Amino acid sequence: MTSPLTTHPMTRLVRGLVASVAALVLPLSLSSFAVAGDEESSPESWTIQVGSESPDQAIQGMSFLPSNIYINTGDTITWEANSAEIHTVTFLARGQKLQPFNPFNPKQLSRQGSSAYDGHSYYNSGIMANVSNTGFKAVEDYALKFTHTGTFTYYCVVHGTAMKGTVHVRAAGTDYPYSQDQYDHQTRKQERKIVRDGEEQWEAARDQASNHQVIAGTDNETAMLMRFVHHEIVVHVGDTVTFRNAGMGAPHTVTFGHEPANIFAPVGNPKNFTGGNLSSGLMEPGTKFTVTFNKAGEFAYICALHDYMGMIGEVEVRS
Ligand SMILES: [Cu+2]
Repeated sequence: MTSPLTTHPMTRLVRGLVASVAALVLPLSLSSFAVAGDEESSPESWTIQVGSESPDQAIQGMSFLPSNIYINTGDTITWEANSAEIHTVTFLARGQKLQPFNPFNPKQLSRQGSSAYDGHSYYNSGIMANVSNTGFKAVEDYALKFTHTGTFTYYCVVHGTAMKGTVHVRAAGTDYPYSQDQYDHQTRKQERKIVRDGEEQWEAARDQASNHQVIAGTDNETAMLMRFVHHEIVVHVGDTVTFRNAGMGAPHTVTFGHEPANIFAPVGNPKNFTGGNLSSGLMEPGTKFTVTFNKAGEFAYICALHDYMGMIGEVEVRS
């Protein structure tokens, strides 16, 4: 390595340029050590936000923020519920495959594992949300102490591979590349981006929607719109309305009348709706539910998954 005293000015200039380009490219520059190396390596506490949302809950973010965190053995991470949409923090056991969300599986719904992560077993936070009306027994936070070095990926079992995070655990005493303040700054930036993405999708949904086509939620796998667009429509007796889940990751339902015990199963005859109970069952992303309205009246409906966030609508049928 060349001594700094003998470095050619041009080399210094190039290095300077490389450093400033790197600082622009990396959201958080590795060169800025905000947390000094701690000689006594006392354990630190860290916080990760689970989900994010707009103030009216219409836009929900499917992210752990920060999604990558660098900590040392002995440190503790607390995940905090940051949205009305439900999520989990789930570390799979070695060799275990991520299963689809099953709202009746207690291993997905409730806390599993101790408060210290062993590096290879199944750990689960249980359902997390920042509100209590989700229909699930939800917790607001989940803490784990990390005692083994390694790179550990975790998922939200509700949203699958679209929502994952990684914990990088290094030996006690290792310098931290980022401080909690730097992570928080990045988190706020990403939260704003998710809301902007959601608003753009909302705008696009308004363009696609008509009196006979309702967008039943949409998402880009990171930002989800939890609204029917348009949430109020007017049609005539004998008309057919198509409800379309325009998203890529999140399921929804279109449910008239009483919410069925199993919201995943279809109820009623959509080819001849005259009031009462009718439900699409689980509408996967990209699917449609078509209803023919054969009676005048005002028919309110909900998304049985997201009604508590305001995902509700009404069809007025005129004679
Ligand atoms: Cu929904």
